[in-house]
Amino acid sequence: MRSGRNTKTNITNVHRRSSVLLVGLLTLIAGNDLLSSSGLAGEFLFVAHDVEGDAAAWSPREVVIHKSTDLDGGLIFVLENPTPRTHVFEAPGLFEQIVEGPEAPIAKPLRVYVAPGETVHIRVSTEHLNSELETDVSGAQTCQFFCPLHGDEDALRSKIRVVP
Ligand SMILES: [Cu+2]
Repeated sequence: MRSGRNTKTNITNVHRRSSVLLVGLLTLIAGNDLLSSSGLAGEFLFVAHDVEGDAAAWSPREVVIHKSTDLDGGLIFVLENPTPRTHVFEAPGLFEQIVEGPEAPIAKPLRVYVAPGETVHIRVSTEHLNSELETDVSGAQTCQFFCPLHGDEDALRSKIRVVP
């Protein structure tokens, strides 16, 4: 009687173990797909943090994107919000590239909501990067990013420099 129950338990365990393996395998495949679809896209991580006085800012405060090396295969921004409040990543002059099914990608001004504890991956339009931002004498372009919900004054704005 007792040994019979044990056998049953063992079978259940084996099933459970193979389900875990299967899920792990699927995750691995999905992860690889994600990697290959983004190719060797330049990836930049931004993290929201709360600032004294109910304000918020995104770090790093300054990011340099090198056109010659960072844009092959696209440009990905990873937006992380470890704070307890929702923050927005807004970068006037930059555009998010949205691909829906087989239709041609559309671009919309970069303004993304990131809920507490969430991480959002977005693809930034490199075409718009070239055409929408003004270029200074050195060939560099600059744009700012901030959270419009929690203050947009200069001190809270971070900067992206796009250099040749
Ligand atoms: Cu905010």
